This record gives sequence, structure tokens and C-alpha cells, in this order.
Amino acid sequence: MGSTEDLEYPQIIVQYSNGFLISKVMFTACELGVFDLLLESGKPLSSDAIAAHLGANTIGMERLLDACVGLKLLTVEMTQEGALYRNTEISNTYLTKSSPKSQYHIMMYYSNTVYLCWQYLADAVREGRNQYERAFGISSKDPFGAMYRSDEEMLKFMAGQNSVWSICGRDVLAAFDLSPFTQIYDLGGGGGALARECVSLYPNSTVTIYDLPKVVQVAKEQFVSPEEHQIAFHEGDFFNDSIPEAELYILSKILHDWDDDKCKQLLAKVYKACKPGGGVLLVESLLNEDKSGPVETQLYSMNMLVQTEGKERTAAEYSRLLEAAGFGVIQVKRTGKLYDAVLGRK
Ligand code: ASE
Repeated sequence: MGSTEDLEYPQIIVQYSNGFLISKVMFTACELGVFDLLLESGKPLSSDAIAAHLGANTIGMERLLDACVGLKLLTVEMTQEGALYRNTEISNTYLTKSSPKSQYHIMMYYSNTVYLCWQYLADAVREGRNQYERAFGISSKDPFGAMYRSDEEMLKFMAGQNSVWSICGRDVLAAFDLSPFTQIYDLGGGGGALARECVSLYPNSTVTIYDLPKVVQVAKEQFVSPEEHQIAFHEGDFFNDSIPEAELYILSKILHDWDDDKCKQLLAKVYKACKPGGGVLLVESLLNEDKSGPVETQLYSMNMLVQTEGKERTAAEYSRLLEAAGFGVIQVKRTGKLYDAVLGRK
């Protein structure tokens, strides 16, 4: 930064204006399968070969590939046969569908769902509510009814939410020693990627994924194999149905979907169900106490405005919600990655 950050040439303004172009180039290369093809081929390919394989226009594909080189998602090498493209290590690891650390599904969710809601960000700010009516013509009263408006949308959301745990799951679960808790419920556990991390890190634990019946059905069919004996399921709506007794409840990216009243309602129910000596683990992206950052969390909070009824909160705000429900000895651990951990004890 420094000297370029002046009124002669506002570097930061240019960079921010172009931010959405950068996102869309990366999302589009993922969506078209550029990174998957280059991984599978095992050798560098020309833009014509890539276009032919992916059924794309040669001019369009060459332009996309060159932009990916500029973004350091691909490298290019000039040979006698012309320009040959290959993946970078980052692309191989995070942008291919088959990688264990793949972020492909969250990108597709951002590009095809979140992106459309953000078209109405100004309306969301004016009205203070989510934008499903404008973006998709559906009622925004029940945000998860809207987010799960079709089986296909629900599947995209579940796959997207799963992908983040391959890069942050271990850190949030290792933030505290959870080995004393063997009977664990993951409320709103969705596709089960965090549950899988949990049983792998704590081999004596059993994790029950508590989620809506249609979510549990898809999780069983497409995400969790019956051989994963330490993962169980419970079908229910945690606001309207009972919550079974357990030693630890994980609420991962749940409270950020709801306003303070709903959070208090849910936490009071969890407190009642919790065994004495048990606890609740909140996994959330924490804002600084003065809300001055981190910028990723501030942006996610804007996304909660356009997509849900919630917001991102500070550690003190989560602590107050936990205390209001009866939980004590509240501990906070920042991981330095996207998601952090807050533990409350009964
Ligand atoms: C939710 C999480 C997300 C509800 C809607 C969501 C995410 C995207 N849409 O609980 C993941 C976090 N990313 C962002 C941009 O908020």
C-alpha cells in the first residue's frame, strides 16, 4: 500500500470495484470444469483443446484462461504448439471437484444463489430484511423454507456448507478439548462434514446430526455412508420439536441465521436438554468487539442480511446469549481462520 494509496490513483477503489469480476472468473472456471480437466489430463493443454473438451467457444475460453493466469489460478507456458495451460497447486487442491479439500460446491452456491440475492443488497439495507421475494419470487418469512425451495437448492446448500469444514473443521473442534463429551448432537448438522471431523478427532464420540427430515434424508442418501457408525441421525425442527438429552451440543453457523429472540429461545431449549456438566459449542465467525473487522466476517454479516434473519456477532454478544439461557464458564477461542469457537458449560 502506501504511496499508491492516494488521490492521484486510488488503488483500493479500483481493486474493490473489480472484486466481483475476480469472483466471477474463478466461479466460471470452476463451473465449466477447467480445473477438473487440467487435473485429469495430467499434462498442460492448449485453449483450443480445453474449449473442445468442455464444449465452449475457443475465443471465450482463451479469454477466461488468460484471466485465470492473471489471477494465479493457472500458469501458461509458450511452446512451439502455442500457449499451454496448467493448474497451480492451489487450484489442484481447492478448485477441483475431486480434491478432499475442494471448495467447488461453495463456489457454485455463491455464484448461482448468493450472487443473485446480492443483486438486491441496496433493498436489503433499506428494508433490513432478506431478499428472496425480489430474487426468486418466494416468501421470505421462513428463510430456510426459501433456501430449501427445491431439493436441488437444498442439495447445493448442503454440499456448499460441507466444503468449509475440510479447511476449518479441525481447528474449530480442536479449539477446546472435547474428549470428555462422548454423546454429541450437531444441531442443524446438514451434510455431516463437521460430524465426520468430530468423530475422527474424538474417536470415543458419537455425533447425532439433528436436522429437518428432508435434510436428514438427503444426508443419509448422499453424504454419510451407513458404515460411518459413529454418526447417527435425528429428524426434527429444533424450534418446534423436542431436543434429546446429550453431553454436548454443537451449533455450527446456526445462531448467525437468527435474531436474538430466536437464538435465546433455541439456547434455552438446549440448556434444558443438556446433561449437567455438559456444554454447548458455538462455531461462528467472530466480529471484533468494536465490529471493526475481520472484513470477511463483516461481509458474511451482510450476507446474513440478504439471505437469513440473522447477523454475525462479537464474542461478548454470543456470551450474553449463552448466559441468558443459563450457561456459565464461557470460553472463547479465535482460530485465525474463518470460523471460531465459543464453549459454554451447564
Ligand atoms: C448460512 C450460511 C451461509 C446461511 C446462508 C449462507 C453461507 C452462505 N450462505 O447459515 C456460508 C457463509 N458465507 C457467507 C458469504 O455468508
